[in-house]
Amino acid sequence: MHLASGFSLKVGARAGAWCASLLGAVLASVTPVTAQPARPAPLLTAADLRPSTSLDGTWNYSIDPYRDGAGGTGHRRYDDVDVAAVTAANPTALYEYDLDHAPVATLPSSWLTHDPTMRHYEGLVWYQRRFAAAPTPGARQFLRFGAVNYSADVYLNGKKLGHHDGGFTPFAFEVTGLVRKGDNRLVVGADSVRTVASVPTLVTDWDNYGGITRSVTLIETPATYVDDAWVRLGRDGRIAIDIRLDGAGAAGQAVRFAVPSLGLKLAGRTDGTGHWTATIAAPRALHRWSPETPTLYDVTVDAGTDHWRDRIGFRTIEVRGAQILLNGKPIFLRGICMHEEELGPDPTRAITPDAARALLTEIKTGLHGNFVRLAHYPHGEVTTRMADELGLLVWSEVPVYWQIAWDNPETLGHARAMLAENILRDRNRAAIILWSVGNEAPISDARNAFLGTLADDVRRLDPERLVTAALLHGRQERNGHPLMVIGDPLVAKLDVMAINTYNGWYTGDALAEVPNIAWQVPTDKPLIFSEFGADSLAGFHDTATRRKFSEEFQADYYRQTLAMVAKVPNLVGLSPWILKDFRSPRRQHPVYQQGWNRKGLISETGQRKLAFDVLAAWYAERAKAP
Ligand code: GCB
Repeated sequence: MHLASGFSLKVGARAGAWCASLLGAVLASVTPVTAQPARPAPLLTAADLRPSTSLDGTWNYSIDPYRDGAGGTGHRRYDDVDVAAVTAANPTALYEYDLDHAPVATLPSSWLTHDPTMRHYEGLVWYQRRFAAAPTPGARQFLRFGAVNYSADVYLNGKKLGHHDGGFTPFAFEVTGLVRKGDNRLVVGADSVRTVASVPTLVTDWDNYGGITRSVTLIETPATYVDDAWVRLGRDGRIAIDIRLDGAGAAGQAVRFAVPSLGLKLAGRTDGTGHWTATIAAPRALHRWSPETPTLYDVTVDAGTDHWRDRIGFRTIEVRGAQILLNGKPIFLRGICMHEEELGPDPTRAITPDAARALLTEIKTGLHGNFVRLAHYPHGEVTTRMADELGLLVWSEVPVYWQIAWDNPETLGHARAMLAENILRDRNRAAIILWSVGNEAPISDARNAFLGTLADDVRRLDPERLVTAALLHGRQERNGHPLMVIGDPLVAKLDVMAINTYNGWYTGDALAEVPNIAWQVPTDKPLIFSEFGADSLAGFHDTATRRKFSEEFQADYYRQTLAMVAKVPNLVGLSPWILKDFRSPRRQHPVYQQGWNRKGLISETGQRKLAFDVLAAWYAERAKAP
């Protein structure tokens, strides 16, 4: 790994300024892979709105640093065994674990906060939850996990259900016939360790919150059920519907679609594969979703005895020349980035609706924003639903971050699976307008091909939204002033260019010089500054020298960068780095950082820094512009 620091990453990118003539040559090496991305099965779209038994709450856990809990009797944590009863009945029996009596944690939550000794634990942790069930005869049951970071092996009543890689997307296993009437034992081996083949790989600039970080549910459906339903307003003004049933009765099944409050009803029948697609003119009474009017409708699909529902907003998003059009009108994205980390002194990535509301309200109301970049991985559905409800446009991203194993087909497989899981989970969220395929990945043929494949996947899975990626820029001099050059061949694959830029923070540029920085923008496409920012420790003031890490420096940095922004061609949005200070093991300055990346406009506990008001005032003004 050459990414010893973000600084070396950025300077490296700068030194490698690409010349325009190279662009064509590199472009030719972007070879698309044509196979379809894997489709998760079961998918259970809008699972969070289905009637279910929540398995959130208390779980027992047991660490396993040597990973022998998957080994022999006496160690095997997932065996369906009452250790206390067996050892009481048989004095010669030997068990070196007893999950029924192991320490207890409340999930969802990362184990980093289970107890102080777990703070820096990386490895395997076994979790067990006993639960009572009463499966309906003839029905189907599924166990669904919102996310387990990084990988999960799941066992029910001693039987392995499967494995999942990737810490930020949902997965489900069918447990029909395996879930017992009465007591059940669910065991999850959650492993936070990533390899060079993982996505992301070993080094990131955020904490690796290992564990079961999103809700676990037991869902019951009829024998044939709606596994996927995708409902959206097309650019042609028609509502398009895609339904997929699963089960013995999926083919040739009658299906009814409705938006009751609009009086909209449509009936049809699935084809031989259980698939039904239809379009219908959007009724005149339809209120389009927008940040100003985030109208959501109850939408239902009935198929056989299954009843599926979701809350859906209808809007269009498209690019015309260098503009982004929301509902046909140009929009400027007044945004900010955010990690999945709740406010508070010791976050554990437990995002409740209240936690999501608190963060997003700071953006919407505090900053006068209309946009959030959910960095650098898919955030939970709690957050994307809250964005729908509050009216914040969303950039959604997969953790293809910095340097990963571009040449490794397994790594590409992981990334494509995550992208598909993310898009298929959230295609019904009006708030989401941009799917990002990666962040700050240094240019190489292998990287171009990898990201190009992901961009193609987005277009297959969701041609209605825009594709982007957060890119680096090159640097030259022109007329004695710095010139930033966008020369990434991936731009050809994107609808919207996005650039992370840190002049004045990671470079030695005087802040007074920042407004003089010019930008060379290669094509007639919209551009977003997906990151810029500077650290400051809340409460640390230095009005005399305004040095780095002071609130004054950060506020000046914002003032000068915003002065530059006004002159950048094609710029249609900003998502500075970042709303809140967040944990990062790479940030160990003992006075200013203490394990936190301090580029937040608010501290970890929500204290607003001076720069918050600078951006809020700029956005308030920008909101008035046509
Ligand atoms: C970046 C990365 C982000 C880092 C940030 C920083 O460019 O995309 O993940 O946290 O810079 O603070 O250096």
